[in-house]
Amino acid sequence: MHRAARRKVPFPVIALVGYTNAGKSTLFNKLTGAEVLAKDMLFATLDPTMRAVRLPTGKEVILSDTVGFISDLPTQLVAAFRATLEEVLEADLIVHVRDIAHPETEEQARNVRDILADLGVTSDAQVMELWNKADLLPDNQRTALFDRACRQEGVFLGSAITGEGLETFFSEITRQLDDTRHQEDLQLKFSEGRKRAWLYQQSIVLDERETETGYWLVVNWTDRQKQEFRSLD
Ligand SMILES: Nc1nc2c(ncn2[C@@H]2O[C@H](COP(=O)(O)OP(=O)(O)OP(=O)(O)O)[C@@H](O)[C@H]2O)c(=O)[nH]1
Ligand SMILES: [Mg+2]
Repeated sequence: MHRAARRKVPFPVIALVGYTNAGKSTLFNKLTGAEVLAKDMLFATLDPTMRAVRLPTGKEVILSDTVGFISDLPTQLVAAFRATLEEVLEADLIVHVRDIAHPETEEQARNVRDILADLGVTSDAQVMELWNKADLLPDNQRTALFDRACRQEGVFLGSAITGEGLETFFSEITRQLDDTRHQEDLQLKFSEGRKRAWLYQQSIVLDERETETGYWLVVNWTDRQKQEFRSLD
């Protein structure tokens, strides 16, 4: 029910993941506190950790705040987390929030990546890193980390408390979600005319051939469009 309801939603899902205390909920609250969208009514009762928000860029997304990871997570606990973290697997974009001021930040990050891999997040999933708590860094370290973040694709230095660095971060998220398209082959039966019409409506059909049983199509779409397509009956 939950999944089915969400799949109908026409905007992308961003899952915030990270080590405990990294600042996920702070970022979540900063974004959701400012404005509550009407679409929220749908989710509030289903899951309080999922909210429809409008990013500062104007992009509407569903933000999902997940439970923090800890090191040496027992296998049984990983299993228990699985249900909650299904949202992570279904997300269009995963944001790995890191406490970059923590002395063990690298270890924590490795831990989070391992757990994500355990959960089945494949290496082709879109993952961005927000190096959070930049405001706690001494100036020289902040500059060094800023330079490092700039050199790495999908990595941003910022602060969920002061808001510094977040503008760039959200612009990049928006660009990613809007732009990422990939090509795929599809087979449709003659009876699936509605689905075919939807593809044309979206202007994402690159090629089409009629087969004995239906249509063979090549589409170029975003993950969001793919998700929406799958929710069509
Ligand atoms: N100085 C500073 N503190 C921050 C920042 N972001 C979060 N915090 C603080 O870090 C602590 C943990 O923040 P949360 O947002 O609860 O962290 P979380 O990732 O949701 O933690 P879990 O839910 O346990 O996984 C709180 O005391 C926050 O106020 C930041 O950018 N700068
Ligand atoms: Mg939290």
